[in-house]
Order: sequence, then C-alpha cells, then structure tokens
Amino acid sequence: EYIPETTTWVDREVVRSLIPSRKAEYNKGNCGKVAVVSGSTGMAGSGCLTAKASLRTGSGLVYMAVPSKLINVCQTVVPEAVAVNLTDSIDIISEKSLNEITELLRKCDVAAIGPGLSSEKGLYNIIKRLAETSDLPVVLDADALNIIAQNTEMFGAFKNQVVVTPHPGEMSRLTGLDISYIQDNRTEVAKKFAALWGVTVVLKGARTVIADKKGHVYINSTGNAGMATAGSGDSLTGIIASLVGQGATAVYAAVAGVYLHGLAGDIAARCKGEYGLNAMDIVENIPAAIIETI
Ligand code: NPW
Ligand code: AMP
Ligand code: MG
Repeated sequence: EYIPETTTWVDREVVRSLIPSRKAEYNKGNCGKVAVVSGSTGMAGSGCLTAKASLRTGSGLVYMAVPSKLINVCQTVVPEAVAVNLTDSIDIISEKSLNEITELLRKCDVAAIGPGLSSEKGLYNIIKRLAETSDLPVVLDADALNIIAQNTEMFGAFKNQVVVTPHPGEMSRLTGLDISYIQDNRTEVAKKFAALWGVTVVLKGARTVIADKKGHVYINSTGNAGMATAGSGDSLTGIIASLVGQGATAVYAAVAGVYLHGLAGDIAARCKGEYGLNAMDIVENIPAAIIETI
C-alpha cells in the first residue's frame, strides 16, 4: 500500500479522536497496566513523575520497577503505584532480579523504560533482557536511550512497537549528529531515524516533532517555555505509555501524548506562569488537559 508522505499540525481536532475511550463497565484491569522501569540513587523523582503521569492519564495499574533502595520513597510519593525490586545493585544484576522483571512484564500492557535510570553498565543487561524476553510495546526515554546509543542494533531486538522520546541532546547521542544540526533539521532527522530503526520518534523541544516509520510527520501545537524544567520529559513518558496501555497505537499515543503534555503545561502556566512552572504542575494538569480536549 502506498501512503503519501504528509505533515500533520497536531491540534485539538486531531487529538480528540485519538484518546482511547473509557467504557462504563471498565475495571482497573482493562484500563492499561504500565510498568515504569526507572530510577537510580539521586533520581528517584523522575520515575515518580512518570508513574504519576500515567495514573493521571488514566492507567488502571502502574508498577514501578526501581532499585531496592528507592522502593520506600516511590511508595511515599506515589502511593497508588505498586513498587517492585528492579535490582539490589546496578553493578551486579542478579538472575533473580532479571526474573522478577520478566514476571512483572508478563502482567503488563506496556513498559516505560529509562527516566533517571543512570547509564551504568549493568543496566544494559536489564534493557537487553527486556527486549529479548518481552513482547510488550515500549516507550524508551532518557537513560534507556543513552544505553542503546552505544548499541543501536538493540532496537532490532524489541518485538513490539517502540516509541523513543529523545530531547535534542539524546538524539545527538543516538545519531552522532551535532545538536545544532538536529535543531536546524528537526523534521528530517526525526523522519530518517524513524525509518531507519522502525520506531516512532518523538523529537522533543519547542514544537515537538513526531515521526512514524512510514514517513508521516506530526508537529505539535501546544506547550510553552515554562516546560523547560527538570522532570518535564519524565512526565511525557508516563503519558505516552499510559495511552499505549489503554490501547492506542504507538504513533497515536505519541501524537496525543505530546499534545496533552503541552496543553497540561499551558494550563499550568495560566496560574504558575512560565517561570514558576514545575514538572509536577504538568502532571497535576493532565486531567484538565484531557477534559479540555475530549
Ligand atoms: P544544553 O547544552 O544544556 O543546551 P542529558 P538530562 C541537551 C533524569 N532526570 N534543546 C542539553 O543541551 C533524566 O530522566 C531526573 C537543545 C545537554 O547537552 C535522565 O535519566 C530528574 N538541547 C537524567 O536525569 C529531573 C537540549 O541535552 C543535554 C534540549 C539525565 O537527563 C531531571 C542534557 O541532557 C531529569 O529529567 C533542548 N530542548 N534538551 C529527577 N528529579 O530525578 C536537552 N538538551 O545529559 O541527557 O541530561 O536530560 O537532565
Ligand atoms: P526533558 O528534557 O526530557 O525533560 O524533556 C523536556 C520536555 O519539555 C519535552 O517534552 C519538551 O518538548 C518540553 N520543552 C522543553 N523546552 C520547551 C520549550 N521551550 N517549549 C515547549 N516545550 C518545551
Ligand atoms: Mg528527559
């Protein structure tokens, strides 16, 4: 089938039809189970933002696979999420930890991997195992991308749809291109990467570009400079994963997720302004963004 290349401006009309419906008889088991694989010492917050964003987007169950030392803080910050031991030590990933992760993924509909994970060597094994043993769709962000940047063939190991959410710095690590070149050629860079690895690309920044592997490109209309703040991208990862878990395709979840994330930031800026806007303000305004969109 020949599908012509197109560019779509992502506005409310486009997005409202992409948000998965929520049927009256649903229970938490069929609203999407998300596994968030995240966190390392000093960066527990990123996984909390991702998990909370998934919950605010409508996921029925969210599991946080985090290093054992971080379980308590995650349970405190996100009491709705179920925490699972990812590893006792990132230097040695035991067979027991790998098996626990494999078991967890068997229960889930989607995995969000990477926020605050750090790029320690042992984590390579976790991502490799996830790719090889699971057939879940995945959203890969932050350190998952930094780890895969050292071995991009690993994209080929994933058995289901893959969404990658690099900011220009991460895209530079993935491609070897300069950040300035990426910024001057955002659409082309996203489109080529999507076609090369067969993934959905979300190239973040003002006017986020989404590219699918067939050559379609989407440009987002929402968002503001207040979103240039720590943890902002971690929340986007949770939104996209949640939509995939609720049944959206990778591309539509990316398009709708980026739009809702930007709109949540715009709503947050109405009272916090662009200067005072923090990442958790984006998360707390996802519900308002969904209400304004559907
Ligand atoms: P420059 O030079 O600053 O302009 P890194 P990170 C560039 C976790 N976090 N346009 C930037 O450029 C994350 O999840 C944890 C242009 C620089 O070169 C990760 O795991 C938090 N350039 C980890 O920290 C809160 C852009 O990229 C490089 C750009 C590291 O992630 C914070 C910086 O990127 C954080 O989310 C843009 N729009 N955006 C927590 N509370 O736990 C970025 N660059 O080195 O990948 O660092 O993004 O902070
Ligand atoms: P990260 O760098 O991973 O935390 O991701 C930053 C998030 O904030 C991405 O979703 C970006 O698209 C968004 N963002 C950053 N700067 C801006 C900006 N100037 N205008 C709109 N969105 C932005
Ligand atoms: Mg990030």
